[in-house]
Amino acid sequence: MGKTLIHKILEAHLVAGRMAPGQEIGIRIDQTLTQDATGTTAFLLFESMGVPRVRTDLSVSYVDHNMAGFGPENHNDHLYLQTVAAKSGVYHSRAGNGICHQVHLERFGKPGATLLGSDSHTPTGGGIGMVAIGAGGLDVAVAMAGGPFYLTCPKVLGVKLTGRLSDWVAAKDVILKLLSILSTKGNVGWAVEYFGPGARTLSVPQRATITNMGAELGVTTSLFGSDEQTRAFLIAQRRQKDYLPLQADADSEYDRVIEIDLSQLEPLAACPSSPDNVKTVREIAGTKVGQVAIGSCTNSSYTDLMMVAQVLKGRRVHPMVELGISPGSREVLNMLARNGALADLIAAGARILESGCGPCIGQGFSPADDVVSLRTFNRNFAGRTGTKGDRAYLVSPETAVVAALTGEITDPRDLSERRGIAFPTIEMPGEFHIDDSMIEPPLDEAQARKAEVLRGRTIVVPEAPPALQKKLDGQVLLKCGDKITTDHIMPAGTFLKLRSNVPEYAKVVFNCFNEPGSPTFAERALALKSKGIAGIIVAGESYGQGSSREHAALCPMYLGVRAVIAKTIERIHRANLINFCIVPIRFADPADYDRLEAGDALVIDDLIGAVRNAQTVRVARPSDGFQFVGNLELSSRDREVLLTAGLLSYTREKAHA
Ligand code: MIC
Ligand code: SF4
Repeated sequence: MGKTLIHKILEAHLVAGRMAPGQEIGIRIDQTLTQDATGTTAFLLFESMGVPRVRTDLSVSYVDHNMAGFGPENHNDHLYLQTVAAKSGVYHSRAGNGICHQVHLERFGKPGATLLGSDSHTPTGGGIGMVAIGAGGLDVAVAMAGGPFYLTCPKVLGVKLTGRLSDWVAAKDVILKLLSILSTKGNVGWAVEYFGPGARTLSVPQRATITNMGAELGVTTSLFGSDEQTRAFLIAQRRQKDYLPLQADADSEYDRVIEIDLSQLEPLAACPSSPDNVKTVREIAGTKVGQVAIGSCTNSSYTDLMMVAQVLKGRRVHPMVELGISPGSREVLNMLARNGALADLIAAGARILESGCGPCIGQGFSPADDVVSLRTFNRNFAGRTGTKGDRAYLVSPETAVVAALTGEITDPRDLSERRGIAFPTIEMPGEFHIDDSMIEPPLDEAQARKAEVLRGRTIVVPEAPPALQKKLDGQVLLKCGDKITTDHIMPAGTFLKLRSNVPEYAKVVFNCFNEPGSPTFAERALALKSKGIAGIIVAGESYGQGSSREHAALCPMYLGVRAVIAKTIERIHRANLINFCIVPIRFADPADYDRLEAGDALVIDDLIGAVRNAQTVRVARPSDGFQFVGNLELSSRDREVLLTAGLLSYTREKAHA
C-alpha cells in the first residue's frame, strides 16, 4: 500500500521507533522557530544544555508577540533574544518584521522539510508542504541542540477537496467547516492531509490559512502537497531552489476521509467562545458589530489584505465600528505601501497596527463591554481579547471587511448584491518585494565565542523541577470542566510580559478562576507546597487545548503541582507536563471525575513504581476510602523523562552518558 505524504516525510526523518500509527517515533528536525513569548525560556533552557551552536539546518528566532513595550520587560527580552541568537547560530527576525508563521512561510519554509516551532500555529508551514509541528519551548531547545523530536506517529485524516471557492467564500471557511465537523476535541493522535482537485486550486497563502487553524482541531499537523502553486509562490519569493514537488503515493490510503466541495461552501463564523462553535454568516446576520480586527498568522497575507483594501477603496468604515489591521509581515506592509493600497486603507478610516500578533493575543485593541468583535484570527477563547465577557467571532477577511462597512454581521455575498460591490479577485504577485534586512544572520563561530549575551534583570532562569517522590501526598487544588485552554491556565494579554520571569508569572496561574477577596490559586498552591503537599489539578475533557505555552506546565510546577488527572489531555500540553515532571493521569473510568472535589486529599502510594513500569496507577482518598484507577499511557521515553525529573535533566544525562 502506498504512503500518505505526512508519513513519507516523517519516515524520511525517522531516527527512532517504527512508523505505525499510535507508536512513539523520534524524528530529525531540519528547522526550528521560536517566538519571543516562548523563546526566552526556550533559549535559557538551550543555554543551560551547554551546546554552543544550534545543530539544525536552520533556526530562526522571531519577535512578534510582546511588542507593546510597557516597561522594560519586552525590550529586555528582545535584546536577550537578539544577542543569544547571534551567539548560538540562529537567525533573528526583529520586532516589526512580522509574525513568525507568516515570515517563515515567506522566507524559509521548504517542501519536504521538518519544522518544530515553540508555537501551536507552526503547522502554517504545512501550506508549503512541510511537516511543521508545534511544541513546548523545551522540546524546541532540545531540537536546536540536535536532539530528535518524539511524537506519536499520527493516523492520517485525508480531506479531499473538490470544486472551487466561490466569490466571497474563503480559505477560512474551509477550516471553519472542518472545525464544525470535527470540533476542537477528540483529535489527538491525528494529522490532516489535504488533497484532491480542489486543493490544487488554492494558493500557498490560502493553504497556510487552513493548515494554520488545524491547530484548533488539536491535530499534530496539517499539510498540503507541493505542486505548481507551491512553485509559483517560491519563485515569487525568489526561492525557486527550495521547490520540490511532493504528493502522497497514488495508492495511499487514509485512516479516514472527509470530502469538502469548495463550490458548496458558504461564509462561516466561529461564534463565542470556541473556534468550533460554527454557524453560517447568514444565520447570525444583522448582529451589530463594534469592532473588526483583521490580521494574525491566519489571515494577513498580501492577498488577504489587498482584497480588504480593494473593498474599502473609496468607501468609509461604519462610524460605530473600530477597524484595526495588523499586516502579517513587513513584506506585506511594504507592498501595500508601495502599491497605494495602504493609502486606501487609511483613507477608509482603518487603524493600521504594527506587523505582529497584536490584538490576537490581547496586546491591546480589546473591545468595549458588550461589543461584538469580528476577528480574522484563529482563537476566540473567552477573555482572550483582554475583555472579560467578550463576544468575539472568527471570520474570513471577506466577512470582516464587509461588516466594517455595514456595522453588522453581513454575508458578503448579500452586500455585494445590494451595493453592487464586485468581488476583487487578487492575483498572487509574480514577485514579492523582498527585503530581509530585518532578519539578522548569526555571527560566525570565532566572533560568536567572544560575543556577549544581554540578559536584563527581568529575565530569570526558570527553576528546575524536583524529582518525583515515591509517595504522592496531594490535594486537589482545582476541579475544572471540559475544554480548559492554556489561556485559562496561563493568561496572556497584559500578563504576557512576565513570560521571562516564572515566579512573577506564576502569580496569575488560573487567574480566571480566582474570586476577589479569596486566596488565589497561586496562594493556595504555595501554602500547600510549603507543607510538602503536592498540588493536583482535576479536569474534564481536552485539558490544555490551544497554545503551546509551556508556562502552563512550568508555572504550575513552580507552584508545587505534581499531577493532572483529567478525562483527556491535549497533545502539546501533555508533553509539556511530562517535560516539567508533572504526571499526566487519565481517568480509567470518566465517571470517577464526578466523585472528586476541590480540597480532596489524594494519595498515590508508589508513584515511582507506577511511572517506572505500570500502565495504571491507583489513587486513594483516605478520608472515605474511595479509590480509583488512572491510566498512565506513558512511552518508555516518557517514563525515563519523568524519572529523571524532567526533560532538561534527562537531556543533560543523555549527553553525559
Ligand atoms: C497563541 O496564539 O496562543 C500564542 C500566544 O501564539 C501561543 C504561544 C504562546 O503562548 O506564547 C501558541 O499558539 O502557542
Ligand atoms: Fe500570534 Fe495570534 Fe498567531 Fe498566536 S495565533 S502566533 S498570538 S498571531
